[in-house]
Amino acid sequence: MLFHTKRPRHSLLSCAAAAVMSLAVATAQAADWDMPTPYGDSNFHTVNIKQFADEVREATAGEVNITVHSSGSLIKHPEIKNSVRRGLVPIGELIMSRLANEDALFEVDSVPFLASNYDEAWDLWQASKELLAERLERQRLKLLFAVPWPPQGIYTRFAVETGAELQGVKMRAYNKSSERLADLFGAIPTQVEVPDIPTAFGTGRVDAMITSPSTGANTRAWDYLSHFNHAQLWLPKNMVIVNTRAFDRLSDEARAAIETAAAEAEKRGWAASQEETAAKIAIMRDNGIEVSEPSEALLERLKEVGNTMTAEWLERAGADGEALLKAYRAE
Ligand code: PCA
Repeated sequence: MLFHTKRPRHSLLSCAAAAVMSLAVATAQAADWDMPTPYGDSNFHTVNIKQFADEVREATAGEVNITVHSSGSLIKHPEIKNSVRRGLVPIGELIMSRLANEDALFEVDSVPFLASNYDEAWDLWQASKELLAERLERQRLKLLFAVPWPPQGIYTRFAVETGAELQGVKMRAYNKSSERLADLFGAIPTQVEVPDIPTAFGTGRVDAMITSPSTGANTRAWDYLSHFNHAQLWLPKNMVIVNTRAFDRLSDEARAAIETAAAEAEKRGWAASQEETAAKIAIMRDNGIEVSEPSEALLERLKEVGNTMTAEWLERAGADGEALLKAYRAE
C-alpha cells in the first residue's frame, strides 16, 4: 500500500532530480578561466593570447570564458607553472626555458646558435614538441601551443666590439642560458622580470641586458640604454599550458574548439614574431638606439661561448637531449 502510493512520487522526483542534474552538468561545464602571463598588454604574445581567448569564447558560445591577466598581475612568473599544475588557475603562459631547473630539455630553445633563425627554430620546435608535451603530461599539464620571441641580442650603454667590454657589467637575465652567457663573458647576471626592467635600470641594479628587439622596444630601452647588438643568439619560446583536469571537465566540443584556436594562435604567433623583429628594430633606431650586427671578433667569441654552452646542455640533457638533437638535425 505504502509502496504503491510512493511509486508515482518516486518517479516524479527522479524526473525532477534528473532535470536538476542536467542543469548542474551544464553549469559545471561553463568555465570562467583566469589566465596569467608575465608579459605586458602591448606585447605581441599577449595580443595573441587575448585573440586566442576571444576565439575560444566565440567558438564555445561562452562555455569557456578566458580572462588574460598580464604583467604578472595575478600570478608572478616563477609561480605560473605550479599554479596551473595545482589548479589554482586552469591555464597560463610562461617562457618554456623557465623550467630548465626541472629538466634541461625545456631550455633547448635557448642554447646559443643551436637555432638562431625562424626556420631553424621551427624545426627545433617540431623535433622537441612531443618530448616536451610528454614531460608536461606527467604533471597533468597539457601543452597547447608555443610561440618564439624574436632573436635575442645584447643591449648596452657602449659599443660591444669584442665582448671583452662586458667584463664586470651588471647584466639583466631572464633564464638559465642568459645567466650563463653573462657568466662566460665575465658579466654579473641578475634575474629581472620584464615588468621590472625599467626600475632595475633606473635604480642601477643592472646596466645591460639580453633580450629581443620586442622587449627592448616594449620597455623603452632608449630611456636607459644606447646600443643594441642584433646577435641573434636564440629564439626562446613562450608556451600556453592547461591543467588537464580542468580541460577534461569540458565538453568534447569545447575541447575541440580550444585545440583549433590553439593551432591558429600558434600559426599567428610565429608570423607576428617574425614581423615584430624588423618593426621593433626600426622603432629602436627611430628612438636613437644604435643598432649593429656582431663584429667578426664578437661573433667568434659568441660562437666559443655557444659551443661551451651546447656541451654543458648536452651533459645535463643526457640521452634524451642527444636524441632530440639528432631528430632536429634530421629535420
Ligand atoms: N623577452 C622576454 C623573454 C625573451 C624576450 O625577448 C624577456 O626579456 O624576459
